[in-house]
Amino acid sequence: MNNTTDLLEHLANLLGRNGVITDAPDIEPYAVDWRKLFPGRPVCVVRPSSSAQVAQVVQACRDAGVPLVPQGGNTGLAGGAVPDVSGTQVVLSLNRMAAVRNVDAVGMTIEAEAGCILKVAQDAAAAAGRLLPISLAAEGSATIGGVVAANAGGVNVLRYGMTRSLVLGLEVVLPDGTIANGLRKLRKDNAGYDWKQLFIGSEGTLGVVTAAVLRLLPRPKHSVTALLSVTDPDAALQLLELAQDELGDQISAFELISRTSLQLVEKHAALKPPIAEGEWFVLIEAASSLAGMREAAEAMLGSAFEREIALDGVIAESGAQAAQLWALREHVTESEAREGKSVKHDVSVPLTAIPRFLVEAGQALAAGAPGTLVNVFGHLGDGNLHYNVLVGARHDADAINRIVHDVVAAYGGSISAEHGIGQYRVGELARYRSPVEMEMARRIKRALDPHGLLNPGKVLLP
Ligand code: 2HG
Ligand code: ZN
Repeated sequence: MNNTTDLLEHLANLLGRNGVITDAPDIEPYAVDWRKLFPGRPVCVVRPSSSAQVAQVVQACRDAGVPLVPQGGNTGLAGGAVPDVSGTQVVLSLNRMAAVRNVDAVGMTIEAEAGCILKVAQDAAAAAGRLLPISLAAEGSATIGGVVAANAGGVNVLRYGMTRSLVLGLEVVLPDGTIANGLRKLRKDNAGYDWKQLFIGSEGTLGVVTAAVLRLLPRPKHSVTALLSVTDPDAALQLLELAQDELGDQISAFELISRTSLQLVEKHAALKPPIAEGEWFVLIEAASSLAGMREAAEAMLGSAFEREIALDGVIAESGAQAAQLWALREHVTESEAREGKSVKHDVSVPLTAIPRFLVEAGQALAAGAPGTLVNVFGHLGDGNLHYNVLVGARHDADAINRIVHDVVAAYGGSISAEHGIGQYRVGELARYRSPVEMEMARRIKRALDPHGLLNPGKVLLP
């Protein structure tokens, strides 16, 4: 108790009274994830305003032997950014470090602090005529530090890659409180180990990301958005092949949405697709610096109807209509949450295996967890599906995970394509990754965080 009082006093001296939150109602938003699935009980929340302060906080907690949980926008889906219920962990919020430090239109880079909201960074890039191509439903609250720490995916991955492929430089506070400044803006840097890769996607278990330099791209001037309905996932894959032939490298999103997903969106968000019903829907976006996108999309739709791949389809006539089509996709998660309890799976399997995976997982669930309803949607172009099982109170989440993940494993897939492991999938990772890979991960963790004080219980079992 004394130790805690001393630590709180010390932290308040470092950060000022505003930098340390201890009152229960003020702590609440930091203590639990937005879905309220992982409620925690931190000692306090600290809000440093510079990398130097982050380093001081980490040192103070290390000296006191107190674990730290780094937190960005707290939009994650795997409980990776919230503390446990022990009442012993300190939440380290980066939300006071929110500056875009610079945008370089010629070098095509942006440097931003960890707490900078993704949307703010996107807008700063856009103001300079450039594109920051990380696009996700939570972009209005997710932060650059969180996006990097989670190696976020989103809807543009098939064209631009995961966050990892856009990170040029990082600043990280290590678990011993030292600052590693690698905020370089270089596209080519092969000088020794590329250590920043360790921190991207490590979910705050190896270091605290305090700032990042991200690569920007030319901003496409022309884009086209289309929604099509198809009978089954096989047809959706045929459509992907067709889109690759007709639109080639201009495809920036290729999203699959099931009828169940759209029924949930209609029920909870009052939005309806403007095309005839199909079992499955595909939302396609293509973008280019050159004109002719619409014509290319029309040609693609024409072939899709001619070859009877698509049942119906529409091309957005305006930016507003494109936004309406995207709204259908973007409201799925929220509508699912309103419907009730779900067991989420964020899986990837090789693209051509997707139709078989869906059939087999569906059969396995019908046999092992009757009465559940599957809400499938996701980034088909990347082989990444959100396979979310809506459950009643009597269903056992662990059993449902086992059913779905066993089928994923049988197809050589991943149990986390983009959301990460957090605390939610920590047991699943240990189960599905090989002993060699798990031991390698533990050695890296021990080397950087020998006392296990950074985000304990996330990614790896303690
Ligand atoms: C998305 O693609 C997000 O919209 C959330 O990754 C997925 O709610 C989900 O399961
Ligand atoms: Zn997703």
